[in-house]
Formats: sequence, C-alpha cells, structure tokens
Amino acid sequence: MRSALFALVTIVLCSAPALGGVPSATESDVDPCIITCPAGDSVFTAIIRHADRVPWDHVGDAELDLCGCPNLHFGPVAANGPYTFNGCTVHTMTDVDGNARFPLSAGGVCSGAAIPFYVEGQLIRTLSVVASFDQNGDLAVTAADLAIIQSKAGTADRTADFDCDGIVTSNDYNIAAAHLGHHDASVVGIGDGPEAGFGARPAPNPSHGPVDFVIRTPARGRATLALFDLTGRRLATLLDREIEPGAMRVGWSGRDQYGRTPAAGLYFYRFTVGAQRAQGLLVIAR
Ligand SMILES: [Ca+2]
Ligand SMILES: [Ca+2]
Repeated sequence: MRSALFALVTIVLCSAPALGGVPSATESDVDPCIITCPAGDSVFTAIIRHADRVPWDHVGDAELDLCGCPNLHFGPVAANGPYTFNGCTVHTMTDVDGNARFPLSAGGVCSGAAIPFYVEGQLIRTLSVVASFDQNGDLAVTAADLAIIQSKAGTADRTADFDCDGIVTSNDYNIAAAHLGHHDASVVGIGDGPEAGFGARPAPNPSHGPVDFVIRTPARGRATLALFDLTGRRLATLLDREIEPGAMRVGWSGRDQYGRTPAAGLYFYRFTVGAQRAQGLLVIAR
C-alpha cells in the first residue's frame, strides 16, 4: 500500500505541468565546461528553458557559485560589466530569450570543486572544473601557460580540456594558443620573463597574509623584487642585491614598507635581474 502510494505521488510529481515562471533544470542547455580567459573572450553560456523546452522568458538572476575555487583569480569588472561579484559568487541577468552569459575575465584553474549554477535560486546544474587559458593565474596567457598545457597532453586533466572531450590533445593546445597574449585589460606588461628559467611565482596567491616568492634566474646579477599597487605606487621592496643563478625563496611579511596591512585587491610584483624583467599579479584577500 505504501509503495503504491509512493508510486502514485511520483507519477503525479513527474507529470506535473510546468509552473509559470519556473525554469526547468532538465530542459535547460548549459555549457558542459567553464572555460575562462583573462580577456573575458571565452563565455560560459546557458539557455534556460521551461519544461516544454520553450526558452525561459523572464529576466532573472543567474548565479555561478565559485566559492569552492580559491585558486581562481578574477580581473576587475567594469562598472557596466556584464556580470557582478558578490564575494565568490558571480551574477548576471538572463535575457528575455533565456540566455545567461558569463564572459568571465579570470585566470587560474579549479578542479574537483562543486560549482552550482542557479537561476532565480533554483539549481540548474552543478559543474566541477574551471579550465583557463591562463593556467598559472597571473591573468595573462603566455608561453608559460602553453607549456603547462603541453605537460598535460595525453591526460584526462579537465583543467586543460578546452574542447570538453575528456582528454587533453593538440586541439586543446591550439585552442589555448589562439588566446596567446590575452590578458586582463587592467594589467599592463604582464609576462613570464624573457626566457625560460627566469621569473617569480608567489604562493599563496590569493593571499591573506605572508607570501613566499620563488624566483629563478639563469644568470647572476643585481636583482630586485618589489610589490606595487595598480597605480604603480611601491608597497614594499623584498629584494635588492646581487644573486647567483638558480632558484631561491624570498618571503614577504604581508605588510607594506610602513608596516601597514594593504587593502584587499590586486597588486603586481616585478622581478628584475639586470635587463631581464618579469611581472605578475598578486591578489590580496581579506
Ligand atoms: Ca599565465
Ligand atoms: Ca580535449
């Protein structure tokens, strides 16, 4: 009797007609992968539909919850940008044809996190991976990123599977290579250094406090490593002396040259040895 009642309830629920204004998770078409580029030219798109597959004709809030992706770095969004941040969630509005579009300006990758996508608070799909052409999270697509993608070739690493077919191949490399040089519009001169074996990498990034930079140089020389805000104002000088070839670690306390804690936001670091120079972004979170 109980199972018959359960079956009846199930049939009633499953055959219930679409309610007005309610998006259907099962009938909506959602991109299978989230792919980002710091230039914002790779768009995550969903077409929200009613249960009868007619596009959802309401303007409503669409939300990607990326709170499980601390290694994902977002570029600033223009005041009239197509999406907004609210902490680690990203919002846009669906249009009257049911389209939700997120041209995310972001770098860094995220693997294995639950990334729910909601429309008007209703769960439409849960994704798990963000792949980015900017693999190392400095908000620029450079040769260093292509080298990382190359190193994933032949694997099922979805953080570099840009055609979403489950394997990293030359096609994925070529898709990323088409974005070479793309970087966040707010950042000037970002790069990975003029040659392999030269550069600086901060960790953690984003940081809530102290940061360790690993710096590499193939040649000895006078080295500087300094932090700046996006207006070019120097926050701190971390290194200014002769160094030997190879890699070394340089710590930063997380405070500026006056002992103050910088505000949360985007900063950049510059590492030089002689005429060689590398820059990158450091995200300070609070
Ligand atoms: Ca990069
Ligand atoms: Ca692939």
